[in-house]
Amino acid sequence: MDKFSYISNADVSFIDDLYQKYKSDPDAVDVSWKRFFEGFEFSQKNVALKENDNKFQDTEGISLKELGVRNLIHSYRSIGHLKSDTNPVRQRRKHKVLLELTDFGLSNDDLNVEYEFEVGHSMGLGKAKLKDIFEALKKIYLGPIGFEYMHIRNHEIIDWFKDKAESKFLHFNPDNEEKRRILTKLNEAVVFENFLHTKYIGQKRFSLEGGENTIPALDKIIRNAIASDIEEVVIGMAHRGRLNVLANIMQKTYEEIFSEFEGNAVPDMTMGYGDVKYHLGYSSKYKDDDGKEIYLKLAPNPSHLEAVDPVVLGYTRAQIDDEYKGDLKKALPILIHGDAAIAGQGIVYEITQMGNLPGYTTGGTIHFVINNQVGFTTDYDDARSSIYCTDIGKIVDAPILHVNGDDAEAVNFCAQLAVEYRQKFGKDIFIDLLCYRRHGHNESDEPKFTQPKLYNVIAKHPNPREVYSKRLVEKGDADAEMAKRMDKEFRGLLQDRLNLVKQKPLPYQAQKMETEWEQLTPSVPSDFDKSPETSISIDNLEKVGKALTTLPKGFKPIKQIEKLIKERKANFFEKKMLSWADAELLAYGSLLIENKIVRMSGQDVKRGTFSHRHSMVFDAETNQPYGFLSNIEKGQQEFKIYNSLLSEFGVLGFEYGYAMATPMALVIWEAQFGDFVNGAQVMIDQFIASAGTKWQRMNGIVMLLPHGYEGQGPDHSSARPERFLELAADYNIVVANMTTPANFFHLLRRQLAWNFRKPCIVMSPKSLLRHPEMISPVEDFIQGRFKEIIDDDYADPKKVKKLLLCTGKIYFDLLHEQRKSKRTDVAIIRIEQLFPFSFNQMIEIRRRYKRNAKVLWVQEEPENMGAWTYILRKYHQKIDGGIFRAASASPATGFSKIHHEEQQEIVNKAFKD
Ligand SMILES: Cc1ncc(C[n+]2csc(CCOP(=O)(O)OP(=O)(O)O)c2C)c(N)n1
Repeated sequence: MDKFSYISNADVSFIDDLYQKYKSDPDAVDVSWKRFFEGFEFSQKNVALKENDNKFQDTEGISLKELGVRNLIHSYRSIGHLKSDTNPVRQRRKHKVLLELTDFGLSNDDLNVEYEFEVGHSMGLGKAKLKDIFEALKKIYLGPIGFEYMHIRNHEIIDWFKDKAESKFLHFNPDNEEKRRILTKLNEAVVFENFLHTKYIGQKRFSLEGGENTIPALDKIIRNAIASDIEEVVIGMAHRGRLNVLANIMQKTYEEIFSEFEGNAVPDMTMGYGDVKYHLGYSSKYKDDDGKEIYLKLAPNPSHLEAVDPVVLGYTRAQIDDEYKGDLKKALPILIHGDAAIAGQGIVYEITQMGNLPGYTTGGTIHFVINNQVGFTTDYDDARSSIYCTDIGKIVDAPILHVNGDDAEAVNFCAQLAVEYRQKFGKDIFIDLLCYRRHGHNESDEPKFTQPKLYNVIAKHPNPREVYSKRLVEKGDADAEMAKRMDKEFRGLLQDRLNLVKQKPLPYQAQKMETEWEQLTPSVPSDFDKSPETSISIDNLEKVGKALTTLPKGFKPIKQIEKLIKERKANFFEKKMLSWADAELLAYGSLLIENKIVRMSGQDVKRGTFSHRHSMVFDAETNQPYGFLSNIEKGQQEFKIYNSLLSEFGVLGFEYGYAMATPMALVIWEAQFGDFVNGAQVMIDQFIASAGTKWQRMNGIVMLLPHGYEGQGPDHSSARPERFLELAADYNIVVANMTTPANFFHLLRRQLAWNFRKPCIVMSPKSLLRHPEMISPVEDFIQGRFKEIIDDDYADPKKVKKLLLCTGKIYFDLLHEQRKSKRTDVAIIRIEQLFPFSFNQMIEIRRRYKRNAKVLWVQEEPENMGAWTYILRKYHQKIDGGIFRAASASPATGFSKIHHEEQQEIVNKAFKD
C-alpha cells in the first residue's frame, strides 16, 4: 500500500489493521475508509503503476479521477490539521503532508469536472465541481481549526464530526448578540490583565495575555452547559490565567482580588497558614440571561502541575453520584492544562485512562489547553516527542480541536462543539488553544533570554481583542468605537473598585465552605484524647453478619468461597470472634444501613490483594457477581466498591476528590502493598497533609496501606510510616497501626462519628489477616470506642522492669516471646494511633508501672524508618532507647533467611535481661 504517496501521510499499521477489517467485512469500517479501500482495490486491479514517479496511469478513464478525488477528501479529513492555520505568531513546523491535487493524480485541468460523492453531501455540495470541493476542503480543514478526529474507531462519532466540520463549521457565523458577547468577555479578559499590569507592576500574576480567548471560551462552555441542563461545572486549572478566570468566570469580586494584591489585609492564622492567591479555589452560582442557574466550582490547587486533575474528577463523580442520582449529564468537569504540563506529566495519562471506567467515569471531561507554546523557558521542541501536546487524547479516541487563539469565533465554535460532544457521547474531548505568552513565565521574568526571536514578534502582535474587533469592523458587524467604549467602561469600573479597596481593604476571606460541610466544625484537638462512642447494636451486627454469610438462591460459589462463608458464619454466630476481614466488612455494612455512603477503590479491592475481603463473589458457572454488603436490608445504601486501574497517584487523587465532595461518606483507597503509595506522594504532600492549613478544607479519606516485615523484600514490606509521621502536625492527619479487628472497626466508624473530618492513614495487615490472635470478641463491637493505646494485660505492673512500646505487627512477635517465656516483668504497650499521639492516655498508663522501669521503643523497621524518630521527637524525655533493624538505604532485605534472623534479633534484644 505504501506506493501510494498520500497514504504515507498516515499511520501505515493503523491503515493495515483497518484494511484487514475491511477485507473480512466491508461494513465494519467507516464509510469513507470503505470507499478508500474500494478505490484502492480497484486501482490494484486496473491501474498500472509506474515505478518511482507515483503517478496513476488511467486505464479506464474517469473512474481513476474519482478515486483521486475520494482520496483527496479522505486526506484532508485525516491529516489536514497538520497544515491548518492555527498558530497566531509563528510558522507551524513543516509536516510532510501531501494535500495538493497532483498528489492524487489530479490537476488544474480537472477543476471544472463535476463529481458526485456521498462525501460531498455532508459538505452540502452534492454533485460539485472539483474546484468547489477543493476550496471547501481547504476552508474547513486548513483554516483556524485543526480538526483531528479520523483516528476515532467509531463510525457514528466520525460521521457526527464530519457533519460538524463540513457543514456546521463551513457555514458558521454567530449572530450579532453572540458576537457582542464574545467581544465583551474578550474585553474583560484583556483589560483585567492590562489593568493589573499597570497597577501592580512586577507582581506575579501568571497573566493570561496572549491566551485571552480562554475567557470567552469558558463563558461559552458554561452558557452551553446551562442550555444542556448541566447543573454544575467543576474546573481544575493551574496558575496561568487563574486570576482572570476567578474574576471573569468564577465571579470572584474585583475587590477581593485587588485586596489580595494590596496585601495589607492581615489573615486570621487560626484557620491555617493560607496559600498564594493564584492557588485559591472559589465557588459561585452563575445565572444566564434567562435566569437559569448553574453552580461553578474552581478547585484549589497546588503548584504541582496537573495534580489537581484526579481531584476534580473525583469531586465531580461524587456530585454525580450523590447530588444528581448518578446522572452523568448533570455535572461537567473542565480541566485546563498548559501545553508543557499536559505533555510531560504522567498523571494526565492516568486520568485519561480512567475516563470511561465504571468506577471513575464522569461522563466526559472537557480538556482545554492554554497552549502558549512554551513551558517556563522550554520551547515545544524540547517539551515533547509527540507532534501535538494533546496526543494523549488519542489513547481514548478523543477528538481534538486545535484552534487558533486569535480567532475568537473559531474558539467559540470549538467551545460549543465540545459541550455538545460531551453531552451526546459522554466522553472526553480536547481543545488545544494555540496562543502565545505575552510576558515571561511571570511578569518579572525576561522571555528574551531564551526566545528573543519569538518575543520580538509577540511584542508587535496585537492582542486578541484588537484582532477580533478589527475583524468585526471589517465585516461591518461592529463600529470602530464599540471596542474603545467597552475598554473605557470596563477600565473605569475596575478603577472604581480599586479606589474602594484603597480606601478600605477587605479583610482576608477564606473560601466559604460548601453547604454540605457546614454541619461539621473544624477540628478540636481535645477530641483526639478520647474517641467518640462508635459501637453498634447486636441487632445490626447480626443483620450484617447474616448478609455476609448468605448467598442468593441459585448462586453457585466456588469451593473456597463456600468454605469462607462457613468460617464467616462460625465467626459471627458460633465463636463470636471476628477476624480483621469480618470487622472491616461489619464496619462498612453498619454504615450502609445507617444510610451513609461507603466507597472503596484500589487495585483488586473487591476480593482484596490478600484474598481476605471477598466483598463480592462470582458464580462458578456464570461469573455473575454478588455483593454481600449491598444486600443487607431494603433502603440501605449500596456498597460502592471498584477495582481500580493500576494507578496510585490518579486513583488516590480521585478518591480524595470524592471525599472532598461528600463529608458524610466513608471513602477508602487501598494500596496493593503500602510500598506503592509513594507513587502518589504529590497527592499526600500537596493535598492530604496540607489542604487543611492551606485552603481550610477538611477531608475524611481513609488510606489502607498494607505494611509489615514478612520477608517479602525491599518493595513489599513498608508503607513508609516515617513519611506520614514527618508530615504530621497541626492535627492534620491520623496515622494508625492497629493490632485488633475491633479497633480497626471503631477507627473506620469514627471517621464519620467525629464532627470534623481528618484523612486517616492505616498501616494495614498482610499475613496478620490470618493470625490466630488477630481476632476480637463480638462484645468489642457492641460497646466501646477506638483505643488509641492498648496497655498490657499479662505483665504484673509491680514486677515490671521494662516497658516495650511498639505499634502494629511486631506486637505479635513480642507477645509470643512474652507468653512463651512467661515474662511478667516485661509489659508490652501498643500505640495503635501514632498521630495524634495521646499523651494523656500514655501518662495514665505509665503511672501504673514503677518509676524506674525502663521504657524502650521496639520496631521492625530500620532505625532510619518506622516511627522511631517520631517517637523520639514526641516522647524523648521518657524513652530510654530503641530497638530496630540497622539503619538502611533500602527498607528490607531481599533474603528471607536474613529477614527471619533480623526479626528474631529484635525480639531477643527486647527481652534481654
Ligand atoms: C510538577 C511540576 N513541575 C515543575 C513545575 C515548575 N513549573 C512551573 S510553571 C512550569 C511551566 C509550565 O508550562 P505550561 O504547562 O506550558 O504552562 P504555562 O506556564 O506555559 O502556561 C514549570 C515547569 C511545576 N509547577 N509543577
